[in-house]
Amino acid sequence: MAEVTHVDGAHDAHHEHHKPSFWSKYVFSTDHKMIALQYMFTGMAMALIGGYFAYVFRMQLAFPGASIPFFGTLSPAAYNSLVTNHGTIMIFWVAMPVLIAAMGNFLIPLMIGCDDMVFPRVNRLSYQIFLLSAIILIISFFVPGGGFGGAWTAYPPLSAKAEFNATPFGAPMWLIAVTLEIVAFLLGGINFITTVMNARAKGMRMYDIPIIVWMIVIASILFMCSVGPLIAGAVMLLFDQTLGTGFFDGTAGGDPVLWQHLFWFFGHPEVYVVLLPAMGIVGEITCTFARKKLFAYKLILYSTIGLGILSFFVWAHHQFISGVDPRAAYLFTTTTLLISIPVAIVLFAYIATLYGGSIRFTTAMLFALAFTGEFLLGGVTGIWLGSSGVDVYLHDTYFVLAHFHYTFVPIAIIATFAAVYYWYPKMFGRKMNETWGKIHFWGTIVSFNGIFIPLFILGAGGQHRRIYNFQHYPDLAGADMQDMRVFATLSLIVMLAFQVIFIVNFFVSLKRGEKVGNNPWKANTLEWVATSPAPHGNFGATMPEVYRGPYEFSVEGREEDYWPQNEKPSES
Ligand code: HEM
Ligand SMILES: [Cu+2]
Repeated sequence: MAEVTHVDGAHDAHHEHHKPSFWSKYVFSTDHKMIALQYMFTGMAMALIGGYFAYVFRMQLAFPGASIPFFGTLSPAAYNSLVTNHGTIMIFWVAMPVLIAAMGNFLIPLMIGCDDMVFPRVNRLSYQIFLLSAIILIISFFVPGGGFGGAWTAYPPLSAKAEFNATPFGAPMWLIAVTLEIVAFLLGGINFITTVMNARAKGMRMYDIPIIVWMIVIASILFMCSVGPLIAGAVMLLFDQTLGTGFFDGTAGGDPVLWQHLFWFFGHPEVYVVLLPAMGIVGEITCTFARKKLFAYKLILYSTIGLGILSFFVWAHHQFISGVDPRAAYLFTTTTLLISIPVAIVLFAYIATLYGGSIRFTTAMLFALAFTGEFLLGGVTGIWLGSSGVDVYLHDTYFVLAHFHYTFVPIAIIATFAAVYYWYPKMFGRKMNETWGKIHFWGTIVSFNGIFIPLFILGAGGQHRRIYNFQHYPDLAGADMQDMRVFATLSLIVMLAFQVIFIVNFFVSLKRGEKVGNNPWKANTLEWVATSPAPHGNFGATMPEVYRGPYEFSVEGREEDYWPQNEKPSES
């Protein structure tokens, strides 16, 4: 049983006597909420860069060779660099910081009812290393030779030698940036796991922990366990690039496929590292706005743990055409198909939660529902690709690309929006405008499908990934295929335009949004006990105590349809 590790009230007394300066409040803060916001704003800024890159290369694909508004003409080398850095940024500098770092930092102490992370200065260091990594990556776009263009998977031999990739500075800088980013998240993960294990509010038992907190903890453990081989691989690759070693060089006795194993042993669990917090977000929001208890909490929890373990045994499904033994391919097909079971259990538990609920279609809820629906499409197409026979045909086509964007966009974009609309009141004390929120929702979801459904079709038609200009390939140059490329690109422009609504709504609501009390959505978890926004130390003099699980909605015999975790039984 966890003990609250501080004397109630002492924390606040200690902090009352000085007014923090701008620097100590916003830049060098150790408060978990400020670090969360730093991660969130950095992630959102990086999303603008990653989205801009997508705009530029999609314009090239729709209108090959034309001058692109707000960019100019795009060279083949720059195309490669933009695709590579779009993928890298979206995963390492958008999904990771927003879903794990911002959500974990903001929610864990508030939801488990403690005053901060157990290692606040490690937490601050984590963000600073993260920021440094982002700066190094951005500088790498401007060095001689330009930014790395060897794809986010960085397969050697292309990535290993400057004579192949023609980015003598961009390639090692990319590698150093990714490695530092990983260090930042290892530091963050230590904090998350330790805090949840040691600093929970009095009375909070294992099964009283909100599902999102579990998901972030499991994600942090997955990250820690999977990243070691990648770091080892990254060091070897850096030596190949800069010292002339041959770890991945076949002619020097090395093995380029070794990198693929090291990369995907990390890369597949990495997908779950960002998926789990997103599923946690959706679980919380689904319960609150369906006014229903989470269906099968324990089953979800144990399925997630099972999913985490299984995720270490599927990596070679990315390597079916790299010459793996067909018998091994069969094994990896089996594990891949198996892993869809726990994912499906969680999603269907969410759907079951909706059943019979009195659903409130807030903007946050719409995004949560959209996540469940759209992610299913990503998951189902994953089953096809996981079958080695099918993948031999579809490998590295736009079918794969559409598949993983149907997982990553729901994760990094749709679930993130759900979270922002839902927890914004706790972050800033006001609500975002719901009408504009719903316009933003519909514009985003419709255009998202408009981008990627055509790409499924193009991929099934044989369109390969990472190609600068399809007009060079007679089989892919037809007008019907080109029309679909144009449609996808126009849909992207529509999608980007709708994000302006979000950005304006976000910033205008900071000043003009409807002011809210502590618990605007009438939810049960502890973050809604704190004032909105929560002060330094979170709960003031009296820390909350927990008497029940997080999802006691619509309990029979109660007047209210919710039952906060900290409400004393006698009060009811
Ligand atoms: C919603 C707007 C987005 C659009 C229109 C888009 C479009 C694309 C396209 C067309 C490519 C492939 C280009 C090529 O192979 O030549 C690509 C690659 C990629 N995208 Fe996205 N994307 C979007 C958002 C995201 C998000 C949110 C993520 C992840 C969180 C992501 C992750 C990736 C990755 C990992 C690659 C592979 C890069 C590589 O091949 O090295 N994208 N994207
Ligand atoms: Cu995988």
